[in-house]
Amino acid sequence: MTHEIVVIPGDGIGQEVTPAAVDVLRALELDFEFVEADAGDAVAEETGEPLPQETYDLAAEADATLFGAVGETAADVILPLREAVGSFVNIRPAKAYPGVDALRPETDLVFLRENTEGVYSGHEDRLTQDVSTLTRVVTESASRDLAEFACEYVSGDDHDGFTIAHKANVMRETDGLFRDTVAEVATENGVETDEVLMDAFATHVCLDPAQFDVVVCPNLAGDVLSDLAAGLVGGLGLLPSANVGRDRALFEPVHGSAPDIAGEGVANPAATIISAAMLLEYLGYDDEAAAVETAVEATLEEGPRTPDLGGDASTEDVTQAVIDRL
Ligand code: GGG
Repeated sequence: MTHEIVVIPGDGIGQEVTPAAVDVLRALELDFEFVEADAGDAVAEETGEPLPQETYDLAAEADATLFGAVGETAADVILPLREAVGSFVNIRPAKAYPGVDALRPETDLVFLRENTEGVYSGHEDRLTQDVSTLTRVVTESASRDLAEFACEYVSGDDHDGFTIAHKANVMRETDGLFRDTVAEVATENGVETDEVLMDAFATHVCLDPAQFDVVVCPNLAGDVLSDLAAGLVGGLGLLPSANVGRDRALFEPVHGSAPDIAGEGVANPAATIISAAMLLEYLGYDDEAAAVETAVEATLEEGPRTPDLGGDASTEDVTQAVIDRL
């Protein structure tokens, strides 16, 4: 059966790391049909439309989507694309790799980030010259969807429950509802949880990341805390992610468009290639997913490496090294 994979490189280094990941997928010679689509700042400049309807429709219909990066138009591109695939959870693993200079080499975490609401609700207003507002939306249903996924996630592997990161001591209604719902679903499913205030988590994870395993958190917290964890493992070039829905999913590196290095051909493709490995696993190609991950790990350990990891290799060199190891 042919799988249709929609590929949306987007902006900046997305134009470099996404083709790299597609080259790795092509090297596996699976029955994939790649369909390229546009989105992002450059398309917005050309057409006035950051996310063409055709791109949205393609993602909404595809077996899986591989996304690169977006710059200033993030709210108009990645949030609707997550909606297009019906994603309610963003899975963001953050782990240190052998051979990579990491602040905390013992880090091995997975963030399960709520993916539809919170402060990313889009309800923002400019009331006066002086005052702007944002409505933070938290629903029991979205918190429940996330929690049910988290329960299934920790039961499928060697995890001892999960940690709920929140700020319910200040955002009593919204994070109170989030925390209580997630904890309730965990109890219903016989899953152990502990909880931590998200600001305290930021300190604890820097001092002793090994005390955490799976962390369930609201939308913005998941975005910020996973970037923080990237700093512990060697940088944003290493963090993949999966936006999972009931029938579809979209895979993307956690990093953005990195305009400072875009066009130089030196962006680290590892995060996008590991995102492609997550795509393979999602489609049921477990052996191929493991092979890609092993090839990336060996490349990170033995080189070549891009400048963000202290090397002088290009995106193409690293991609070819991964393909050669496959
Ligand atoms: N590939 C990730 C990307 O382009 N990220 C830009 C960004 O701002 N993302 C916000 C988010 O992940 O919610």
